Order: sequence, then structure tokens, then C-alpha cells
Amino acid sequence: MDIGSLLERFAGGDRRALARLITLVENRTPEVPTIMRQLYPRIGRAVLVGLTGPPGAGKSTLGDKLIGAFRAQGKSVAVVAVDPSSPFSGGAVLGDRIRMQEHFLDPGVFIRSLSTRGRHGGLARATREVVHVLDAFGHDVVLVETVGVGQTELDIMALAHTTVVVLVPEAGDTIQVMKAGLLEIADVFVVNKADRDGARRLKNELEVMLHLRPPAAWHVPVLLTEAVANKGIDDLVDKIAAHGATRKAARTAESEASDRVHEWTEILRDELSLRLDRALAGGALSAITTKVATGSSDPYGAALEVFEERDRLLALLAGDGTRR
Ligand SMILES: Nc1nc2c(ncn2[C@@H]2O[C@H](COP(=O)(O)OP(=O)(O)O)[C@@H](O)[C@H]2O)c(=O)[nH]1
Ligand SMILES: [Mg+2]
Repeated sequence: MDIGSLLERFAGGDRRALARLITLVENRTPEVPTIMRQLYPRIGRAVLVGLTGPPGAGKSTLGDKLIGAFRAQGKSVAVVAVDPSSPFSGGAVLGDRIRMQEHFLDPGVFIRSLSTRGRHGGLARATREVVHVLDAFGHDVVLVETVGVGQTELDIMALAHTTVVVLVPEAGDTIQVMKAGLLEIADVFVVNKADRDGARRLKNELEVMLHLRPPAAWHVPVLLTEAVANKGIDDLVDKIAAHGATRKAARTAESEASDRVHEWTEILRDELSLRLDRALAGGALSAITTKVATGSSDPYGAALEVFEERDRLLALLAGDGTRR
């Protein structure tokens, strides 16, 4: 099906068209910029909430309860579960799906798992675009779940308006939180499994640590929840809304302008790297590749050679991986 009619069905609220578009975006097809450009005017209404923290902390359970709470407010909710551990949509994703299935028949809820298989630097951007698509579809809230382990996950969380870091008493001490870079990104801390020993102590430790930081417009709260028992969820929903309001109030014309330029340069950088990969895969640089492979060109000289011939460079930038 062509992109035009797909976008038309998408605009009409067709969930199958939504799923198709997400797949196109997730697979980084060459049409992505064209698709995103058409969706762009619809983007920016959704509240983007990130859920991160160690595996088993209860992020998915919490996400499930948040869906319930937002639905009770009449809001539509989309969930993106970015799962770095299950390349073949095995255990973890299946578990998430089963847990969230009580919402499966609800047209106000859309759940999607993204696999990280075969993807490296592009995951954060693919996730951003999936979130944009879900936003453009008209969801009021988009929840993104990642395991808080590395730079990619931190990059993904950077797209959230409000980042909720979920910890559990047994996840170790607060030093680990700092090491993982979670202190910097948390807008709200949740100590889940409050039914277990040590929850209150962890909360106190986090609060002490937060107190050592310079005062800011937003004071990062530390909440106790018991996700399985649906306890503490309303408080979390309130804090997400309060943080959103504080964030909105802090925005200025300058910060919005710089965010727009930042997004544009990220897209440009990623697009250049995608086009280069496509050109390499399409054999566009095969003559130079051969020279490098046989050692008759040194890698630096060969890199310069790509930039020195104007036509070749233009073909690369145009994303034409077949020519030359
Ligand atoms: N005791 C207890 N277990 C919980 C709580 N919240 C979640 N769990 C359990 O913790 C396990 C991991 O939860 P899950 O949501 O999959 O964690 P995730 O890996 O962070 O998404 C599951 O067996 C949940 O039932 C809680 O508040 N108390
Ligand atoms: Mg999970």
C-alpha cells in the first residue's frame, strides 16, 4: 500500500494503519523522513512519560496500573516497551503482553514492544519516531518503558517529558543509582515493592542524596508504591501531572528554539549515517571499498576520496545507494 493512503487511514483513526506506520518507522525504511514530515503538524499533544529502572523492579506492572489510572481519567494511552534483553520477543515481552492484556480490547489503549535486535545507535531515534507516531495518532499519554542500563536507554529517556525511575529495595544501594546516571534523569523516583523490607530506608537514602543537590524549580519526589496491589498509583499520577506543569512553566521561546535545532541536527546526523550505510550496502562505493580491502588505498586517503568527488558525494547525500 502506498504511503499516502496509509497516512489517510491513520488520520481517520485506523489502528491497523497505525501499526503499519510504526513498523515502517521501526524498520528505518527510507520513507521515514517523508512520513514524519507529514505527521509533524499533529505531533506535540501527548504527555510523554518514561519508566526506567533495573529489570524486575516492576516497571511493566506499574505501567499497567498507570494505564488503568489514565483510562479512568478518560485519557487514551499508548505504551512502548523497549526490550533490550529479548531479541526474539521471548519471555520478557510475552510477560509484558500477558500482564497488559486486560487492556488489549480497549480501543483507548495501544501497546507495542520494540525489539533492539540488529540495531545499535538507531534505537533511540527509532523509539523517538514511534513515540511521535503514537502522539500524532492522538494518544493523550505515551508511556515508554526501558531497562535503565546504558547510554541508549538514557537517550531514550531524554525524549520523555517526565522520567520516572523505578527502584526496589533489593536493587542495591543509592551508589548504584548514581553510577547508572539515574539520579540526573529522574523527575520522579518510585520505590516499588513497598511491601518488602528496606523500602522506607531506600526512600530515605534517596531523599538525602537529592537534598545534596542545588535547589531547583522542581523538587524530585520519592514515592512508595506497591504496583501489584495498585497502591500509590494515584500519587504517582499526580506527581507526573505536577512535573508536567512545572516543566511547561519553565519553557521559554529560547529553550523551544534550541530544542528544535537540536532535534533537527540529530535527524540530520542519523539520516547521513543511514544514507552512507545504504550506499555502502548498495555497492555505491565498491571501487573505493576494493582499494581499501586490497590495501592499495589507506583508510584515511580513501575516506577523503569519498568527499573529494562532488558527484559521488551528492549521490550519497541523496540516499541513492545504487549509482556508481
Ligand atoms: N512484592 C511485590 N512484587 C511486585 C510489585 N510490583 C511488581 N511486582 C512483581 O515483580 C515482578 C517483576 O515485575 P515487572 O513489572 O515485570 O518488572 P519490570 O521488569 O521492571 O517490568 C513481577 O513478578 C511482579 O508481579 C510489588 O509492589 N510488590
Ligand atoms: Mg517490563
